[in-house]
Amino acid sequence: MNTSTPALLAIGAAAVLALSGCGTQNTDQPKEHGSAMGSAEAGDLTVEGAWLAEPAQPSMTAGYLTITNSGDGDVSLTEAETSLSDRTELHTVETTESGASQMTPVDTIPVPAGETVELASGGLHIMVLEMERPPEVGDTATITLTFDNGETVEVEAPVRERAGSGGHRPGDEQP
Ligand SMILES: [Cu+2]
Repeated sequence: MNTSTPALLAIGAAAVLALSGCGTQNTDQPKEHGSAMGSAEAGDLTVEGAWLAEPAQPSMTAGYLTITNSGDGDVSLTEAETSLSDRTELHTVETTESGASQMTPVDTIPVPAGETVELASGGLHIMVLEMERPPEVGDTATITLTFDNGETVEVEAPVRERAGSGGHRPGDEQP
């Protein structure tokens, strides 16, 4: 009886190692923060569906979300910050005369009273620049939005693959 215990333990340890070895390469391993897209609200402003794209280049990526203004007054998004770097810009995508898609910085993103504005692949987005360490799919970062009415909304945004999450639109920009 006693002599069999070490052997069983050894088998058990090997099985655990094998399982955890698989888990590190498996996308369905448990995630601490979950992978649901982030939402938050402050005052009359609701932010939903926040996510960050898996970086196409190591130092930059883009964030997407929707902002709903249920109040009576127009507001504008004036600044976005993330926990990924110290430099963030608000961008849109314009089509040039030659038909090419081109990212252009914008000073503000207006969110008129009673309306919802979508920041989505191929259009308005939060441009994250000068990242020192690129985030990986499954990571979560904080996006902080500042509006001209003084409201600040902080939302947790998961990092997701571009394909399958926002890839239904043509003209995906290359950040
Ligand atoms: Cu951009």
